[in-house]
Amino acid sequence: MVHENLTTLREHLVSRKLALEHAAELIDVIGAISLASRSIAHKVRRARLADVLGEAGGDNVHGEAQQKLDVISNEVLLHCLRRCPSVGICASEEEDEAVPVRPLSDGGRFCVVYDPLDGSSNIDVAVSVGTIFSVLPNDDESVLQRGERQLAAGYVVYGSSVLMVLTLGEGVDLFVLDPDLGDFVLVQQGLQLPASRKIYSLNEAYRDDFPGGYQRYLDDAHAGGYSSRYIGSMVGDVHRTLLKGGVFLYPPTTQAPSGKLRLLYEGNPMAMLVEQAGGTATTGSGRIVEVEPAELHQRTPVILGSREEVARVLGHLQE
Ligand code: AHM
Ligand code: MG
Repeated sequence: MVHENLTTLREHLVSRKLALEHAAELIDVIGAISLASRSIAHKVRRARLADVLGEAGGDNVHGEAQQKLDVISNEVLLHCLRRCPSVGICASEEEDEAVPVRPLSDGGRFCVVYDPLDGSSNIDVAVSVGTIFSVLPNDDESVLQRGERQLAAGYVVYGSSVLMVLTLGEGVDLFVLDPDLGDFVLVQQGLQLPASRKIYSLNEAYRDDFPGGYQRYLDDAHAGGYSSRYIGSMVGDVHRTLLKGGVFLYPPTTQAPSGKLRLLYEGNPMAMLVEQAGGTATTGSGRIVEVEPAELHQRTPVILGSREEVARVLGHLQE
């Protein structure tokens, strides 16, 4: 029997006849990210065998110990994106500064911003990790743009299966890597978040350091028969939230008044996906994608997920 879903990522994007300027070039950029992520998936799976688990010996710009696989994943992405003729600038969690690739005048019309291996502290224990990416226009030769300007956003989960969730601003589609074909195959189109679900996902160990509104929301949830789910890998937690509903939060804490997650390559791409799937993504005081970034590695509080659940959190924040 012919597999019903035998449509590759590229075939699907081409068949969508995207109403976007330079759609073909954008599809090439997604193709480069797809190639890089298939290579990263292979390396993640073999990490223990190839002895590339553990710290690389340096810190990134955030002062966090870089894992060997953070460094390798970053190199793979940069290698694949550099060869893509329409990429103008790359920027990564693992690079201090944005990396110029080619000027706009040479066709570099896109900026690609990414977290090459999110949740990498989970690799040693074989828990889901992922790549998060965002594609922006390169009109002003700067990646410091509001998330509203994103042309595409997505993530790849390296978990029990490898999958890509992608939006080009016209809904959210889900692809799974078929290990036999070596390609991402479409499995679901037009993903929609459930409007509500009694699941919250946050690092509750920091509870006493959260602003009062978050603590009141948690009290409310405890009294209301909620489930708690937290992997500690944003890709894993957001993916579950997209499919099953509920709310994912990374609030401000006393030590980190803007939270931990980064606006450009964690907050914005996830926010675009969630909004495209009918959910809400806010900092607590406005849409994440409306924040004007001042620096590449800027942090933002994140509350995202089912519309009604995010509204419930916001209700407590505004009390
Ligand atoms: P990373 O990009 O250095 O991996 O950090 C981001 C990760 C997210 O995947 C996750 O949501 C968060 O850090 C977990 O942080 P914490 O351990 O404070 O709960
Ligand atoms: Mg990250």
